[in-house]
Amino acid sequence: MKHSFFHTLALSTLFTFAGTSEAFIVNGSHLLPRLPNSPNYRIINDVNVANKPTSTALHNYARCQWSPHKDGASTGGVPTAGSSDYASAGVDNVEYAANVRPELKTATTDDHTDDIAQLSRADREAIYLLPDQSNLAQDTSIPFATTLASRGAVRVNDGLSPDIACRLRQFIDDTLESSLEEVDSFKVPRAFGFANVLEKGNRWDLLLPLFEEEASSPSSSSGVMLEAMNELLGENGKIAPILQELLGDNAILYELACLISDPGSNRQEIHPDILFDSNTETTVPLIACFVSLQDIDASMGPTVFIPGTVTEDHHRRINDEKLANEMLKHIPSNISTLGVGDCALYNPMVLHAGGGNVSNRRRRLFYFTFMNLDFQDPSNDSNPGSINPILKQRNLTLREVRECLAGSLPG
Ligand SMILES: O=C(O)CCC(=O)C(=O)O
Repeated sequence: MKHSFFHTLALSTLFTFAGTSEAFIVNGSHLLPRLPNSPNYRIINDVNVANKPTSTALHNYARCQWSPHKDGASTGGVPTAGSSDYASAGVDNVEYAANVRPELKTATTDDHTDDIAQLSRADREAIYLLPDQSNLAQDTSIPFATTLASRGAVRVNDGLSPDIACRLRQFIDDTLESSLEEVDSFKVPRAFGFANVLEKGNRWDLLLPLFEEEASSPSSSSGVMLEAMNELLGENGKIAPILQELLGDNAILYELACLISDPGSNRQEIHPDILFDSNTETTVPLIACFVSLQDIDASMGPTVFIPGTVTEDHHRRINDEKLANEMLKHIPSNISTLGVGDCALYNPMVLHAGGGNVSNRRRRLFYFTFMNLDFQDPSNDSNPGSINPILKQRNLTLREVRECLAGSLPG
């Protein structure tokens, strides 16, 4: 969702020189895999478990899910987060505490001051946030739209059925494979396959087709995308009424993608997706809806949201590490440990971050973002929004998307 300077270069170069320029794009996550700390690794896949020798696996690294692995043999050798094996597999205790053991916070900060100084800014942020962290919980006593407008984030359970979530998960895993292959082999410009996510190691922001025409290969079926969108935004969808109330039916589809973070992905620094805009103090400019495609527990690096931070002051502080750390020590945050099909909706101006995945499971957040028609499109070359450029050109409104969904239903 957030993009870097490199993306500006990549995008402009791609659009200018098409195929020849692609060799230039070396900042893609799959080209620069980040190896976990552990001595041996093994490919883990939700469906198949394949053992491959480390020396031959670099190219496959980005395509597969890896986990710290002690004995190089069976699934039984995979230490899980929280087990004593986990620490001995080379995962630093402080990082581990920051990710999955909030109760260790006091001991960690008192006993490991030097270690903390060695951490990345993102891991330091996590430690400061820990004391007040709780799960993002659904609260049905207050209308979802009210919570979203006042706090900047809200949880809605069971937005997507487990069956569609499972099929979408498979579609997304297949699309990741094919998009990596197409981009690697220069068949498709990177900007049509991926957005430029923060903390790229083992993490992708995969652009998704809504209709067949945006799918790069004719064989890739996006039918399940329409079914999923229909469950969320169609007649009985739980998400549509919230968007309609806060953004109106003319809201524009601004993003459609899936955030994928594999084992070994690092925590992101806390950030907003778009800059604070004082014109939006009384209105919500955009709403992003994350839909969990599997259960997400604390070890998988759930999103951290810091409610109530859609203000100029919070944005000013997060841009200065000293001010930010002081702020983070005193502000409650929520981690978005979601069940399969559960949704986290947020105002992209609220401060948040993806966590580090210290589990042995892939985390996938399917998402779409709609933008209030009256709000000036915040996309620019360095942050173009995570949407396939062909789909973006269609400028579809929420109403039109819902009409398309109704028309696409069988019978
Ligand atoms: O992975 C997540 O949970 C959030 C990711 C995110 O905020 C981003 O990539 O901008």
